[in-house]
Amino acid sequence: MQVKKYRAATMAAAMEMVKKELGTEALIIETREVKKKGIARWFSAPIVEVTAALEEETKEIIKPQNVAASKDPYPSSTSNPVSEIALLKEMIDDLRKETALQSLKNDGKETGSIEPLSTIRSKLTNTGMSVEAADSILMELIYQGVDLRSAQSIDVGIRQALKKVIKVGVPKQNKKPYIIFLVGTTGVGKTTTLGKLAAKYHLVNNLKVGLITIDTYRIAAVEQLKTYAEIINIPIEVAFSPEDYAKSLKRYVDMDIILVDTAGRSQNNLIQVGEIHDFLADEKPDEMHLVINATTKLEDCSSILAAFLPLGVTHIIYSKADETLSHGTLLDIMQMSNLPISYIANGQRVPEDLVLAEVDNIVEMILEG
Ligand SMILES: Nc1nc2c(ncn2[C@@H]2O[C@H](COP(=O)(O)OP(=O)(O)O)[C@@H](O)[C@H]2O)c(=O)[nH]1
Ligand SMILES: [Mg+2]
Repeated sequence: MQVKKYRAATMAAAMEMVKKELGTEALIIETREVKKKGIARWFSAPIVEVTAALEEETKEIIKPQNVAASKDPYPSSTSNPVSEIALLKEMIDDLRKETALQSLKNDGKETGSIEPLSTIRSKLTNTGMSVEAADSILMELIYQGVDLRSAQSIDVGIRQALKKVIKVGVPKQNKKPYIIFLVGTTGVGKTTTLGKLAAKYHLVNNLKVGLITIDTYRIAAVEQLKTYAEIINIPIEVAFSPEDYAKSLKRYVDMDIILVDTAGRSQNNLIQVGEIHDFLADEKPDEMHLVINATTKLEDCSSILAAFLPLGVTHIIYSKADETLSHGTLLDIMQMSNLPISYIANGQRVPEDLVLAEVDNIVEMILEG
């Protein structure tokens, strides 16, 4: 009886490996998901493990006399050395992660750390990030074999772990007109940020920019965007319905960029979020940025994401970064949404207070405030 374990990203892929190596006669003894718990899933994909057996006469493995002279060292073997090495690597990897988790549970006692892991964890959670996020970083430190006896190594290790999970950037604008929506809850700075973006695209990048606002609930909201349009000297359209919006898009066919402002919606009011959805029926925007205020509590971040992500959000704009010194929630926002940060708004001045998100800056913000 030959018993083997196969690991792959999906059940289908694992079964395919079984079929390939053991044939269709193989017996499946056990299937299980190798669960990377909470924090471990940050740095690795889930894995399915299939244990299969094959009853057969022992096949003699003919080992060549001179391995160097042979391109295929195990020509008659059913096992594939490459996949076995990969499997071995994976097992070692799992073992290291398991050790890291164990270390975390023991508060790093056996690592010889200069301070208990709980102290490092507290420093991380003081930035505003969740315990789960902090633990993922600690685990990565142990996993990477960072020397926990050196404060400098810990600092470098934390920075590297952060860099690994922070995603930033906006795509290249590959079509004309390129439609960008800004969505988010009330008062987070959507209209202000839209004004900043319009100025950047028109005045700095010299592009033809048209504004559309579908935020028609308050006169003041329309007036605010009109003021920006006048100062920057670009056209603005007010769309009261999806039909109006479609007409505005037609009038803007020659634009390079169309920036669309939306009404601030409460994450608790899904019907209102759904209204934005009606405007997306005909033409999906090329980018949709969800603006999240830096002072938003962690619990609220998750309900905001749950409410807005289904609209097709592509990026996160982190606004009012100037109003707080703790930016650790950014890490949780990135982890929960799996979306890149596009811009950071750090003040009320239009257009100055907007910067393109960069990994190093975000690491600095999270750690230094
Ligand atoms: N401190 C600070 N205030 C901001 C920022 N962005 C916008 N604001 C202010 O927040 C308020 C609401 O902004 P607004 O753009 O109308 O939010 P909207 O309801 O999402 O469109 C205004 O007083 C803005 O000046 C920012 O990055 N930092
Ligand atoms: Mg607004």
